[in-house]
Amino acid sequence: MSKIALITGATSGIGEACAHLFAREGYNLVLTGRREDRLEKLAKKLNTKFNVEIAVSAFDVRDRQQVITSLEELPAKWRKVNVLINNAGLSQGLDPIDKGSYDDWDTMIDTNIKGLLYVSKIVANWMKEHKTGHIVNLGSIAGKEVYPNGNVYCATKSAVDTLGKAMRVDLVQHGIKVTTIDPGAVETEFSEVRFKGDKERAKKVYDGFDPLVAQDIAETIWFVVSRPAHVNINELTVMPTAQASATIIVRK
Ligand code: NDP
Ligand code: 8X3
Repeated sequence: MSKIALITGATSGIGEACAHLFAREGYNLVLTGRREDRLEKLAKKLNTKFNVEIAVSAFDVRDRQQVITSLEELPAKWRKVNVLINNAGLSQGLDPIDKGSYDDWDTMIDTNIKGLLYVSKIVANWMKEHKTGHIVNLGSIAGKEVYPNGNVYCATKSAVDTLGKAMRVDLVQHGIKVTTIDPGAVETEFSEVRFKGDKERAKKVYDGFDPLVAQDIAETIWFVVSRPAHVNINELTVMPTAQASATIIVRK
């Protein structure tokens, strides 16, 4: 029987690239995100191209009850999740701590930390039933270093790193692997979301150097997931060649 990967935030960027790559490798997929139209379109495309089974489950990871209901109502066969990619996440705003928006803070904390926890609890319990599984969390270089005005986003990604360590400690007895991937700059919809639709400002983030693309991170995740059963990669930091740290990027 084919393996199953559940990907959060599959409507764009890294999550969407993972959906393509895992489908290519023969995985059946549970695709989640808020934009159901995008999920349906992607599911159709991948089903046609790779002949894999796909379940679409649209929900907002911030809404605990919606997460529980949406996942628990999936038909039983989809509970045999082998790989959970906790990818849904975002940054909102880039302001100093004294000027930050309460709403932006709530959105980042609720999505990047609480949303990840809601999904993980349910899927970890499914994985426990078949005593195997792999949880891959999307952290960030922002969780390892604090950059000016990054404050709350950096804190949420720091929390993702900590929760990854905690999951490893708590879930090792159930045969569940846990990996945190910490990318540097990846050109996706991320900056457009951070700057609330300001495409010009978003584009400038990637000016003058070759950023990572979503496929680079999907391939890294595939590498991690495809190691032999007795091998786990705890953490991986992946950067564009031109980026040495959160703040040092060499631009032409
Ligand atoms: P994108 O903006 O392209 O994708 C983000 C995904 O998260 C979308 O599919 C979006 O789906 C989903 N998402 C956001 N909020 C919610 C929510 N409340 N409920 C459900 N899904 C949600 O960005 P990336 O692909 O770049 O980001 C993916 C992950 O990688 C994030 O966790 C990000 O923090 C992390 N990351 C990104 C880096 C970068 O430079 N791009 C670097 C390091 C880490 P929808 O809007 O349809 O709900
Ligand atoms: C996204 C990378 O440096 O913009 O997590 O925070 S950064």
